[in-house]
Amino acid sequence: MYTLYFIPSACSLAIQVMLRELNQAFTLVNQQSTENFIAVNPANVVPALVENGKVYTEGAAIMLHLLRTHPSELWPSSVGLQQQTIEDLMFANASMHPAYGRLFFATHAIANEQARQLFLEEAAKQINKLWQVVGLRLAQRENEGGYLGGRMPGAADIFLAVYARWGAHFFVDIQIPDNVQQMLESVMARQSFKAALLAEQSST
Ligand SMILES: N[C@@H](CCC(=O)N[C@@H](CS)C(=O)NCC(=O)O)C(=O)O
Repeated sequence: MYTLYFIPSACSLAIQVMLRELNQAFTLVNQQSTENFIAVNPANVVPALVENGKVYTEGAAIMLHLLRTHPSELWPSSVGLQQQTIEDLMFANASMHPAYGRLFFATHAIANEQARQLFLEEAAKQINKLWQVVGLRLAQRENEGGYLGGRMPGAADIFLAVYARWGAHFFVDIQIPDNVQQMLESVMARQSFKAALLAEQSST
């Protein structure tokens, strides 16, 4: 049984969706109402996943741990496809996540409204370039099922769907190619995603 520390709508949402896709039991704990969360994760960020007293941190590493611990078609057997899965996951977690992170950072850190808006627009341009890359990757695999993960949404697809929701918080022009939009909507329409959002609300 896992315990997942989360912040509503944050990247921890992707871990909860994956736990559901893999039919794993878990309890949710809101980080914002956890005293001394720093004792769980000294970096003071979610996700943190606890199992039998062991704490797992770093979203991409947690995803890999889950994929390898609970066999499913989301963790392919061939080394080549495993590498592709890891590459997609790292692209999401190490490129797209920080690109969206700049929007949140600027909103809090830049007091001057005009300077802030300029920064946000530059950050959005970088995000748009990254969405183009996702579009290319999906187009290259268009006969494989519609997700980066193939017929099922993989860790990268789920992370990307979570990040895409963040764009609505900012007055910037985020452009997502049609094939990516379709993939994101399919992920968000899944029972796992809808149930995860509801569970966050009732655990707040
Ligand atoms: N490198 C970490 C970054 C995690 C991260 O930035 N989490 C954000 C939510 S998406 C967070 O907890 N923010 C709260 C804060 O910075 O206070 C990971 O990939 O797990």
